[in-house]
Amino acid sequence: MHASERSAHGAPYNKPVPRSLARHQFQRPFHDRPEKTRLLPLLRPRRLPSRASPQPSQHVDTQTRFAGRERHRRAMKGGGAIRSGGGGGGLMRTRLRLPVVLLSCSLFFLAGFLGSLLFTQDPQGEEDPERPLRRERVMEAVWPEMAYGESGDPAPSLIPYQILSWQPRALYFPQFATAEQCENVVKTAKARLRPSTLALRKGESEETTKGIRTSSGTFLSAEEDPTGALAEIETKIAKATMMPRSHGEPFNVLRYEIGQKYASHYDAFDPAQYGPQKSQRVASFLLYLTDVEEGGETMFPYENGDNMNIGYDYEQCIGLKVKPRKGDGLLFYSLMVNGTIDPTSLHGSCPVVRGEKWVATKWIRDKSV
Ligand SMILES: O=C(O)CCC(=O)C(=O)O
Repeated sequence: MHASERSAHGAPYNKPVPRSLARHQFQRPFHDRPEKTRLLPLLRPRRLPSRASPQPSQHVDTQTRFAGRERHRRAMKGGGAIRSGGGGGGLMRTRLRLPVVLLSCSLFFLAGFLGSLLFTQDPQGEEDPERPLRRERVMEAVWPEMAYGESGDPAPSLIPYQILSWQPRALYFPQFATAEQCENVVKTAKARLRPSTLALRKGESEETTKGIRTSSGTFLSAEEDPTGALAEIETKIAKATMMPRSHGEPFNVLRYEIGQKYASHYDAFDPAQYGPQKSQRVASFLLYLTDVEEGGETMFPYENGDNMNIGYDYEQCIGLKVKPRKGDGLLFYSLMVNGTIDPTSLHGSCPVVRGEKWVATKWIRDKSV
């Protein structure tokens, strides 16, 4: 058959309209049909005509089916049959509805996903390249309530920390204290500074240990601080370490000026060197009260067991170095879990190169002080 003999929707000219198509003219409107029948065309569009009415003769049915297939073939070739109007066009539209819906959903999903990526970028990280803030999703978490004991807290606390090392066990607490708290401690301690001293081993004297610790400092208990800052900091240290406030020595507030340092040493006292001890230092919490322009890092020369066999002179600034930043805390354990002194807890303060370093050390003991 020549192409010009066909109508726009592909049915041959001069042929009687197939009865199955004509029948559609007299069927009830779509919305009047029972619900089950209304759903069927969506699910099984091709079988509906033969189910909805008595079977016509074999000849007509074959013709209808042939015409349907022909329309389908033309539609697939871009023959323009995907339009409302004839029964064949309706079927095609129905068959294309699902892929179109799926495609639209995928596009919406993709757009939403890309949008959410854009909006969840953390602008904080770009504000200060020196000190990027990493905000965890946990900050937004909502926690369920939990029954708590007499001495417990009514709600969870957020004290962020980073493990700096397992040998020694060292943790860093960013922004542990506020700038105001730090400034108050410095103000309180400033008037009381004296040259720092050392606990002496058998056979040592002030003269023989000169130069090991060149900072100035003072001991300050929380009760001696009229601003209340030390009491707040002490409470937070107790929370972070789960070691009671009563186990802490008074704060040792230190000031290092340019060139001043503390050679590497242990905070725990080895009875073989220092004689019998009533109690032992378990851990040290350092709160940095100022930024330091250059130098003044707290160093751990033996971190991870490094440098233990190089004949280390206790002066060199090597190993893990923690840069002092105002308000940040550093906790490390002097004792291993079994109670013996951790050899990797050796530490000291590198000399300050530029600026001034202020730090408050709290030594925490295994017994109440
Ligand atoms: O100042 C420092 O960074 C270290 C202080 C220290 O080692 C100490 O107080 O025992």
